[in-house]
Amino acid sequence: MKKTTGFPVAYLFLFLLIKVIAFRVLIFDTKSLATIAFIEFPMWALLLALVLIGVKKRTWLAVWIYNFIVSVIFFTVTLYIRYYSTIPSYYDLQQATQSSSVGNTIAMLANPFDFLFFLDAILVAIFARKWRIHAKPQKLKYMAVAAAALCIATTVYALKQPLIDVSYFAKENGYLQSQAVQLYLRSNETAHASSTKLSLKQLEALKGNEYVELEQQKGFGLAKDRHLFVIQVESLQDFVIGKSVNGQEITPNLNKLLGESAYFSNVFQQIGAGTTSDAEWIANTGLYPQGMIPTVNSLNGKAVPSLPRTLQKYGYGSATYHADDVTFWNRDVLYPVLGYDEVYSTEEIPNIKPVGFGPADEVVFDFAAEKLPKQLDRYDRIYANIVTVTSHTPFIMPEDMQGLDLPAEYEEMYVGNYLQSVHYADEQIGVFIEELKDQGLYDDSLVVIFGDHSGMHGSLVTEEDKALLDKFIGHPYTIKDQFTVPLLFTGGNLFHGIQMDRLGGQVDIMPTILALLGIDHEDPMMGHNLFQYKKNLLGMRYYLPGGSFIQSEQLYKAPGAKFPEVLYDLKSMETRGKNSEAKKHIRDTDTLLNYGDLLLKPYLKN
Ligand code: GP9
Ligand code: MN
Repeated sequence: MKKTTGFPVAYLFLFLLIKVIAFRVLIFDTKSLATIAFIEFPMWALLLALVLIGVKKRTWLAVWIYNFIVSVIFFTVTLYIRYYSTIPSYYDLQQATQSSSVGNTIAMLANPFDFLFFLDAILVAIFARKWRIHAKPQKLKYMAVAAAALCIATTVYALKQPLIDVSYFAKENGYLQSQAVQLYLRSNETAHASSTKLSLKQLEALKGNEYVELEQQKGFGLAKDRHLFVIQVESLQDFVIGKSVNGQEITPNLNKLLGESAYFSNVFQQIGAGTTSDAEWIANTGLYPQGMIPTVNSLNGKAVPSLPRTLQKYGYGSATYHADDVTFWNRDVLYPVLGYDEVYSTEEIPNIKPVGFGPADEVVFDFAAEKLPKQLDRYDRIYANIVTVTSHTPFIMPEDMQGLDLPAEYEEMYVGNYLQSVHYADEQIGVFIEELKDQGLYDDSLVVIFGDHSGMHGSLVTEEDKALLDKFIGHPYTIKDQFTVPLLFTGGNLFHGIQMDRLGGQVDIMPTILALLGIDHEDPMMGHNLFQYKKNLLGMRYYLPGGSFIQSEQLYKAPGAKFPEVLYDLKSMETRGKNSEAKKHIRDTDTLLNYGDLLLKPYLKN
């Protein structure tokens, strides 16, 4: 077809401007025209101008490719923030395609209007067949120079701003600027935190405690010489513990175990972008995760002082079990870094009864139970780390695995599916505990059970689900309900139904385990022995805007992409005015997060 009519490039910039406005409104809920005109739009416009100036042949095709890439970015970021409530960085998006289940989740998140981001790509494709691009190169060059000046000024300004929360930063300084700053920080040595080392005394002082020597701490050596079983349960939240629907307990096995456990009911998830793998990292190192990046994506391969390694020194052999491909979340890198003696994934675990990622939990527990006698031959003591996966979003299981008879209102609901899947996980934990008893190991073991992170979050929880959750819990579902995961320490004749509601974090799991086993880790950890210390301070990133904290009396949500800062009373979750204690905790949290980064740094790629 002969192309005769000229097509003013101004329209191309207009399409782009509309798309950028839609993006900002959707992502940040902001219509600030000044930010769009001077910060956000110039970046995207400059790139378009460069395409128009630089590509002499097949200009339409180049423009179309650029438009399409921008559409894909805006579309993906929109879905990502809908699920994770935070802005993704270029490196977060690499994980999105790793698994079919994650793919399904993404498909469930899209709404038809999101596809409007691709409208201009369609229009450009149509015009491209009829018109020639009509542009005055000189004008374009002037425009590019003006846009470049704005881009340089806003990026330089952004580089001088503190990057505490990525979403808030992107809202204030522009999405592309925020990516540029992150890239710069990642490649710049000095960017990772301050170099402030904290002594054990200082660390406890920040949390509000007086340091006590390990040997003098409560619970020290209580489980000395016992085998260790750590069961990390996918998406298990605390609010299901002890609860019933229609006279049926959701977690009857865990509930029964409480009678012979020390149960910490106020423990918060601390994972970042690496979700399950971050929980594995935290529980086995006592360190903070990287936060905005899955920790496993940046590991440099250096051996980290870990739970398996410290236990090794005391004659323990360690094994980890997880029913997924070992390359997911780079576990093929993570596990050698943590130093497990044996690693079992879908390569070894029989592929029977698959649900979601791989074989159902019962297959994994059976497999682990079968391994135990051989390991007992080989090692004095064993540490088995079992990561369940069946209760993973979207929580859909075959009917014969759905053990609860739920009221009609829960049918086909996300909450209903969730309750069914944690009920299933609980059942399999119960079977495994019986197996330990049958093998005569239970009385000689310390068994630790905890949830990796919330299952009920993000836009898959509809208004109807939210109403069901409120009714189920007996009060409006809060971020505290969302972030609290159960943590149980049990084993034969160890505890007699202790329940503690002091604040804990996942970072406290490893120090508490080692204290119970009477073992000193020697290397610094961020957490502490929960039996000893009453007060706590946890720095948050990713699932709460960076700089947020949870402290024994207060929960502070720092300003983020869409919302202003909020301070809550931790017990009642009522909002409070920002008081002097909160201001002190904000400063201490900064110190804590920086110290966390410092401890992490030797194990990360530059
Ligand atoms: C699969 C599983 C993923 O390996 O660990 O869980 P997620 O990180 O999506 O919670
Ligand atoms: Mn998980």
